[in-house]
Formats: sequence, structure tokens, C-alpha cells
Amino acid sequence: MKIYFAGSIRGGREDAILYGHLIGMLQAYGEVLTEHVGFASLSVSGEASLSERAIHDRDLGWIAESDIVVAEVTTPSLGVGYEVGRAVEMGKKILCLYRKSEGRSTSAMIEGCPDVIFRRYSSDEEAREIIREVLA
Ligand code: 6IA
Repeated sequence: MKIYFAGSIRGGREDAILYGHLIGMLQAYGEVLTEHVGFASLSVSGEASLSERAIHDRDLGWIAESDIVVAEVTTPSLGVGYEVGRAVEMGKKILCLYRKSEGRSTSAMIEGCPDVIFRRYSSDEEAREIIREVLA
């Protein structure tokens, strides 16, 4: 199974370590095409070796060839929202994971999308269980 993992880059890297944990869990089910999203060394200001256009086109190509898109949507990211929208358009299976937090909620365009499996979680164990349920 090919898995496209989406997580915030320029939207902020606060959750980068968490993305790494989720990617590790996903790798039990298939190939994660976007392992770099979980690298703590990938920073908001890091030097991109590819042009913006090349990144866009490569990532859309990977979404097209993926069997499922898993997005961690707690840190708001324009790129992740765009990827989810394009994946919906392509008819992909999509899981959006949102970490429960006091007084915050995510966009209704994600949570309210009927083509997205939207799940809240509060621990690694809970995320692992949701991933098992959706991907197994
Ligand atoms: O708007 P954001 O940057 O937060 O969007 C993040 C999402 O877009 C991720 O799920 C990625 O798949 C994709 N994305 C955005 N930028 C990149 C990138 N380099 N490389 C790969 N995927 C990307 C950007 C340059 C970086 C060194 C700052």
C-alpha cells in the first residue's frame, strides 16, 4: 500500500516529532511516500533543493499514486488543506487526524467534508488504534 502522509511545513513545525511517530506507525501498513515531512531536521526556513513548482508537481504526483492520504491537521497548514482538497477531487481514501485540544477546533471544510474520515485523538496509542482501524 502506498501512503501519502501530509503534515505542516511552512504552517509551523511544532508537531514535527509527532509526525515522525505517526509515519513510523503507518510504515507497518505500507510505503510512506513522504517520510521527510516527519524529519525534525526539515525546518520552515530550510533550503529547498527543488523549485516551488517542482515540489508541487512531485507531491501531487505522489497523491495520485497513493492508495490513502493520511493528514495530521492539528497545526493549520495551507499546503495540507490544499492536498486534502486535491485528494478528495481524485477520489482518494483520506484520514484526517486531529489532536484534541482545549478551546480549539479545526476548519469545518475538513471536519465537515463527507469524503474525509475525520478522527480526534489524544495519545499515540489512540492514533495507533485509529490507524489500525482505517488501514488494516
Ligand atoms: O503549507 P505547508 O508548507 O505547511 O504545506 C505542507 C504540506 O505541503 C506537506 O504535507 C507537504 O507534503 C507539502 N509540502 C510543502 N512544502 C514542501 C517541501 N518543501 N517539500 C515537500 N513537501 C512539501 C518546502 C521547502 C522546505 C524546505 C521549507
